[in-house]
Amino acid sequence: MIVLKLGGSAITDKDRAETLDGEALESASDAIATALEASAEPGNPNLVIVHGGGSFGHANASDHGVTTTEGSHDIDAVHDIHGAMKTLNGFVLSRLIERDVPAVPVHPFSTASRDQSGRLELPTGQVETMVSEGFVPVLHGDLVSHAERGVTVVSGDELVAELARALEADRVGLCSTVPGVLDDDDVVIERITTLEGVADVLGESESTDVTGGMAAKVAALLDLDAEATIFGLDELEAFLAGERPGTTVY
Ligand code: IP8
Repeated sequence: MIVLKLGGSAITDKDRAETLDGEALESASDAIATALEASAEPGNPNLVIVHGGGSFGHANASDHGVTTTEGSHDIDAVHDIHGAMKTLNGFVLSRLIERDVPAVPVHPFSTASRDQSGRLELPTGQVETMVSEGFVPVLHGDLVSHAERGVTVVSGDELVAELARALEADRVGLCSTVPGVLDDDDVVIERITTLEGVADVLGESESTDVTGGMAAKVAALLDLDAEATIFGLDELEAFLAGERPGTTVY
């Protein structure tokens, strides 16, 4: 079982509102389709995809003052933010389906929630059944209902962490715009075992990112039992073929 996150900045133009990076999304979809065709069991993909927001969702959330902890009860905010993420999800699904990847949508807003302490509750029974029936569920960063705060943002990274645990994933991959986590000299750090060792090189994201950039991603991955890999789009096919390009976080 592989849980794969397609980073929002890898598949959208992060600096232009609600704009897809069409070429990047096509190339990611090609890599996924090729890997599934080449796998030992093409009819049994054993793959769950989660995508982030990039230029969809983050600016909307920021405009409405909604983050993973700051909530809102404004119904327009809910539909604006969730709607942007559903639009992107539709684009991702259509590119995959065009390539015969049996992708199906799962909108976390309709299934997940947070309790008063902010703990995420993500039911995964439907995702498991989809996978065992040969589908590729495609989830996305989204809003979730949050006890006493209305709605808050759930990042794709949180979803990846929850799914990896619940589905006992063998491998977790984060496909990013960079070839891995880079040190001060822009060299890919091969392995990260603690946040302390790399906190100074994990800068904040330069574009609007309400869920915290690379530091939050690495923190979420360090929390997992499974080994996780951060790599660039060019390495997606290699990752899906079983290699460990980029940075391994464990
Ligand atoms: O890009 C963010 O998901 P992420 C989702 O995975 C929203 O952090 C609604 C901003």
